[in-house]
Amino acid sequence: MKVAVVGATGLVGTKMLQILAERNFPVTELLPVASERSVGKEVTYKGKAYKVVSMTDAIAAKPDVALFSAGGSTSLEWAPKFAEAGITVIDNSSAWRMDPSKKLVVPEINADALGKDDKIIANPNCSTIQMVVALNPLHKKYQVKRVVVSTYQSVTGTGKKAVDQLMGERDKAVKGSNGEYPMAYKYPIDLNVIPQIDVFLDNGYTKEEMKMVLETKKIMRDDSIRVTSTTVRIPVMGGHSESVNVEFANDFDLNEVKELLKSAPGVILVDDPATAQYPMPKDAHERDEVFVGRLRRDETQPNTLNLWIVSDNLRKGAATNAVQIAEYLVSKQLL
Ligand code: A2P
Ligand code: 11C
Repeated sequence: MKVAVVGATGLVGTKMLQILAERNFPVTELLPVASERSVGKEVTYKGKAYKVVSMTDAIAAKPDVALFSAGGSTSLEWAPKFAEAGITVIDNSSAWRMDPSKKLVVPEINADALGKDDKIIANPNCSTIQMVVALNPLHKKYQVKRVVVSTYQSVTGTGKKAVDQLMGERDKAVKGSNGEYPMAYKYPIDLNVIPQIDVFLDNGYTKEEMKMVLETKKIMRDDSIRVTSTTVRIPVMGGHSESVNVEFANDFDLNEVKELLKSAPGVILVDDPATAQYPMPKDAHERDEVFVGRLRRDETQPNTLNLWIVSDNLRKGAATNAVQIAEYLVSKQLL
């Protein structure tokens, strides 16, 4: 396969290159793509240096598939141009997710929706992906009615600038230097918590919160699922965490819930209060699975479960999910 990675110099793009290599995706030719200012710079794939090319040159080279992670406006402008040239785009931005003509795919859940005509395929938001991977097996058995989720999100979700802000603040605090660092957020993030991810919308929710509401219904193919969300940035690097309260239409047995999660694709159950075992970003970091723990019945109302979900947002939340979609397309000969 001829593969383009658009946004190859960014955090997610770099992770895409790493994961394509790790999973031995059948790459016969690699085209790293970034903005005009990066053309000619080098990125590394399987220990070899590759020069960044422009969007136009990438299209001219006619890759079989292009993994995009270069922001929403870049995707809006360029994904249709790639698609028109017959190139299948797997897009990690929010640009196409809620377009009814585009599939929004988490392979463990709804890859079967994909066909040969899907030329722009949307990769969901990271905080949505890890939640639905854990909830879908329970939904199939007990039918999710309503979800209340609060997130604790890694700075890596914002991109390189936010990592530089956190590290810059920390370095300055330790060394007392006056060194400059970029501000990705309006406020300091080190030793702080920011209850805003992405921009505010007219309804008082942030865009990140509404992504969780809307994308969940689309991926799980059930408009009746009600989700309400509070998304929060914390000074963490390894992954996103979520406190989830889920009400089902049908009652559940906690041991059966554990068994369902243990056998669910892409899920690892880490839940042993006696030995203080629960998922944490430091353990999820550089792993592809979604980790679930702190399972307990909500004792304030029937059929309701509390759980804690952690995953590496750059991997399953972004790059791994995109590569898994590409793998599915290859396995079904849809490219
Ligand atoms: P560049 O490094 O040339 O700016 P992150 O989210 O980690 O900041 O990464 C964003 C990625 O998207 C980078 O690889 C960046 O390239 C790329 N990018 C940004 N704008 C464009 C554009 N207009 N065309 C192509 N790639 C872009
Ligand atoms: C964050 N979830 O953690 C965001 C990053 O729609 O793909 C990903 C934004 C998106 O800030």
